[in-house]
Order: sequence, then C-alpha cells, then structure tokens
Amino acid sequence: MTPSNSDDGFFLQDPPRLADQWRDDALLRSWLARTVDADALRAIEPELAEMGALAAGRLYELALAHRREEPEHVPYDPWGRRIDEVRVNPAWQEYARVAAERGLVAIGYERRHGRFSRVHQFALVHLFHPSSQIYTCPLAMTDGAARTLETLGRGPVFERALGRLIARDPARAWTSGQWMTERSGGSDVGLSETVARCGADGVWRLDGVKWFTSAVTSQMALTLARPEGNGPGGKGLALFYVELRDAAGCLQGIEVLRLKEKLGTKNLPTAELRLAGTPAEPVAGLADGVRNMASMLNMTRTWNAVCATASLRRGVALARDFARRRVAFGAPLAEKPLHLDTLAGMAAEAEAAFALTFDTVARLGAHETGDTARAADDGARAEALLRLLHPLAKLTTAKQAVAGASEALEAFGGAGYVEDTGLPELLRDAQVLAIWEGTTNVLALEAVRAVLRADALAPALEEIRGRARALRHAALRAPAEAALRAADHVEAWWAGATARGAALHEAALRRFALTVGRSFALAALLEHADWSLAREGDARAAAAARRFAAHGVDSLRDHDEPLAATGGLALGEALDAAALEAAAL
Ligand code: MFK
Repeated sequence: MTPSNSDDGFFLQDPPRLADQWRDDALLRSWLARTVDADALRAIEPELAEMGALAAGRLYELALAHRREEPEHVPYDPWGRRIDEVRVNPAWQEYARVAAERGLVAIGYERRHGRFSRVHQFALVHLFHPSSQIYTCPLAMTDGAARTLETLGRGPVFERALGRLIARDPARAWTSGQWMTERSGGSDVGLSETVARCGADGVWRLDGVKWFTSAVTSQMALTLARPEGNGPGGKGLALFYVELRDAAGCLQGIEVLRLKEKLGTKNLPTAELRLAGTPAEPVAGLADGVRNMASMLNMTRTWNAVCATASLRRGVALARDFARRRVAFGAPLAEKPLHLDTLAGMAAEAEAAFALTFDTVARLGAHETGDTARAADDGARAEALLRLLHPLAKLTTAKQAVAGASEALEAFGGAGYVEDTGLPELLRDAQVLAIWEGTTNVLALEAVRAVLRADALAPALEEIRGRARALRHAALRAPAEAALRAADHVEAWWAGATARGAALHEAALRRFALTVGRSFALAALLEHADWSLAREGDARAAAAARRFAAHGVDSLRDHDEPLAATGGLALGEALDAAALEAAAL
C-alpha cells in the first residue's frame, strides 16, 4: 500500500501495526537456534509461534481496548459490610487464563526440557509481556514464591500452595504477592515494622502496614515480619506465608487502605494494606527473613530484565513499522538515513539487552536443574556469577528500557505523546522497571556484595574475555577490543579501589556495575553475532554489536581522575562541600 497522509482533505495517518511477534523477532529465533538443543527447540517452537501470533493479535487488541480501565477498590458492599474488593478489567482476566494455560510460570517447574526450561519459559514471557498490561508483575512474584517454597517450604501447606502456583488449570491457579515495602523504606527492608506474634492457639498473626503491595488480587503472599522479641535488621525478620482469604472468601485480618495512584502500570492494582492479626505461617524458621527472601528477589529481578528487554523490542517493532507508513519531506521515514540511524541505535540496545538477559536465563536454568553443558557452568564459580548477573541484568536493562521507551515515543513525533494512540504507556510502564525490585543504586550495591562475598568478578571478567577472544570474524574486532578494554579497566579499577584498603568509593559503584553489565552484554552479543555470521550468513547481530560498543560500555573510564582527586565524587558533580562530606568517602 502506498503511504498516504491525506484522505479527502482530512488528515489520515496509517497507525503502526504489530507483525506476528515470533516471526518478526529474528534475534529471538536465531538465539534459540544457537543455544537450545534441536529436539527441545522442535518441541518448543509451536508454542512460541502461537504466543507470537497472540501477542500481535488478541492480547494486543485487549491491551489497547481496556487500557483506560483501571482497577477499582470497593471498600464496602451496599449494606455496609467491609469487603475490600479489587476489581480489574476483563483483559486482566484473559491474561490470567492465557498465562496459566500456557504455563508461563509452570514451565520453569515442570522442567520438561531440562536446563532449557527457563529459556523456554522466558522466551514465551518475552513475547507475552508487552501485550499483557503488566500482568507479568503477578506472574513474576508467583514464580519467585514458587521457587522460594520449592527450596525452603516443608510440609503440606506449602506443597499445596506450590501446586496452585504452578497449576495450568486457570480454575486452580493461584498468583502470589511479594509484600516487602513498608513506610520505613523500600530499599532498607531491615527497618520493617510489621510484628509477628504467636497466639496461645499456636497460630502466628501479623500486625503492620505494607506500603506497596503489587497485584493485590493474589490468593497468597510471602512477606516479612519481626517475631516479637527478635533483634533489629534483616536478620531479625522472618519470612511468612499468608493466605489472603478464608474458606468463605473473606479477607483474613487484611484491610485495603487504598490503591496507589501511579505514573504507569495503570492496570496493575497496587495497594496499601493494613495487616491486623493476619494469620501467617513461618516458611523457614523465625529469623533471617531477608536472606530467605533472596531467591524470590533474584527471580523477580530476572523477570524484570526479561520484561525490560521485551519492552525495548516492542518499541523497536512499532517504530520500525511506523517508519514505513509515515511520510515526511517527500518520502517514508524508512528512507531517511537520519531516522534509520536512530532506529538502528534503538535496535542495538534492545539486542544487547536480550543477550545479557537470555544469557542469565540460560544460566539460571542450568543452575536449577544441575544440567550443565560445560564444566564451567557448574559449581561455586557458576553460582557466584549468577548471583552477580541477577542484579546486573536487572539494573542494566532497566536503564536501557527507560531510555529506549523515550526514543520510541519520539520516533512517532506528536503521536507518541498523545494518549489515545496507546504509545505513552511504553514510557510510563518502562519507568517502574528501574525502581521496583531494587533501584539502580541499591542493585549496584548488591552487585558489589556479590563480588565481595562470592568472589563473582573474576568469573564475569573471564566470561567477557573468553568470548571476546574466541571470535573468528574480523568484522567483530573493534567491538571485541572495546569489551576487552572495559574488562581490563574494571579489573584495574577494582584492584586499585580495594588495595587502598579504605571503604570502596561508593559514589562510583553505579558506574562500576553498569560497566560490568554492559561489557557482559556486549560479549554475549558478540558471541552470538560470530555464530550468526558463520552459520546464518546474517550480519545483523554483528552490526548491532558494533553499534552497541560505539554507544559505550565503560562508564568508569572518564571518571578516574576526578574520583582520585576528590576521594569519590567528581568535584564538578558535587552539589556543595556538604555533599562531598555526606558521601563519607
Ligand atoms: C514486570 C517485571 C516484574 C517485576 C515484579 C515486580 C513486583 C514488585 C513488588 C515489590 O515487592 S518491589 C520491592 C522490592 N524490594 C527490593 O528489591 C528490596 C531492595 N533492597 C535490597 O535488595 C537490599 O539490598 C536488602 C533488602 C537485601 C538489604 O537488606 P539487609 O538486611 O541489609 O540484607 P543483607 O545483610 O545485605 O543480606 C542479608 C542476607 O541475605 C545476606 O546473607 P548472610 O546473612 O548469609 O550474610 C545476603 O548475602 C543475603 N542476600 C541478600 N540479597 C541477596 C542475598 N543472597 C542472594 N541473593 C541476593 N539477591
């Protein structure tokens, strides 16, 4: 069809259209062809093809049609009874059905394809997420709860709950909440004020306020509370299991105070809850709650990375399609080198995010099943690397997703800023990815803990170097050198920082984490690009890797001197002397 922007004198613009998201995603298909065993891939592909069609068709239509229908909190029934019902739109109910039937959580536990099970699951999530109105939030928490109960929960109550969390029958399937954040803070969870008391009947009951609880429509939740008499901090908290409603469907000592009015994730009901004598069951002892919550956090952070990657990819898909339809200055945008250059930059970030995320996902699957292809994927080193990759993949891709969504909106000009196109959702929903599940700075500190406590830097640098040195194609030399230079720089910087013996330069740690994250992403993409050139004769991943390297992977580089001079904060960046002092470097 010839692009047209006028019809009988009225302005008429062809809107962007989503192609089948499985067929349209060359990198996803190529990545799976390289990394997944042929038999497993043959079994998985039809499911992916169906999800790709659904994501471009029915699910996307539902998302657009119901996007203005926000959840509603109904505190009382007409006769004055407190009911605290939270009503969601019909699209959400359909997402719940599709997610259960297609096993978007279950696949990770059925493990039909051994170590490829997580790749199988998250490839489906990658296709599903951008057409799901963030239904992936309850799914992420459900997966985190399932993993926690699988590894820590003992006894019939937890076995029953686990069975529900991974059920494929929508009538049986449960989702879980993850109630961590309190008024005292979302990052410093050790300050939590909720108290747990054991009654004479032997039942534990919780009292406190949970300040952000996502997807409050769930049937169960994992949460933290301090058993009476316990000491302060995360160690003094315990991990508790809560079922929200009793057999009659009434909330058990839970009051919904209000739903949050948020910038984005508008269809997701996020509530403030008061717990007043909520019955609860300790999951694993009466202390070390933060440590016991860690596998849930690592899982939801992985979902965050998958969803960030998927949203980047959606922005590229829509902007690319629109570039063929929108005519300006006498030609479609797709024929304008300047616009194409911008789209190529967006695609490069999306592909690098994909490489980092799916590398992490593959390691997670190998770790959980003990089914490792290489000896290097086994044992303590592999576990340390995974512990580092969870926060790195989350923080790196979240930042990319926010920047990418902004760029995607701009690719539509004014239409990207207009609510009834549905496009502003891309940006609004991306912003949360850098906030929930640990902000960029909190995750940078978590990455550093993985380096200090688990010695995770050496295996990360070894992976980057091993991949960059194994490349066969000359076309990849320049980006490979960028990855190697960044790895050398990280190593020298870390050695220098630790040799000084003083506290690490906290002000530089976000740059440290982003440098390791982006270098790792580059090396993973290069490995794929090399294979794709050789086996598929396809130069697209190579072009993306070159461009991603040119965007820069080393954000420590420009800061060495000022950091050394001021003990951590570049002078020009410091607001005033007090800020320098407060940095306590
Ligand atoms: C669409 C995508 C879907 C996304 C779903 C979104 C759902 C959103 C709902 C939410 O709940 S958002 C709220 C999320 N909140 C956070 O992510 C909390 C952010 N804060 C942190 O991560 C802090 O670093 C932390 C709370 C962990 C600090 O607390 P502490 O008490 O100072 O913990 P500490 O001392 O660092 O760690 C305690 C133990 O846990 C240590 O082990 P040991 O006791 O053996 O030394 C740690 O090694 C261990 N640990 C902590 N984090 C870990 C971990 N172990 C493994 N992996 C981790 N990530």
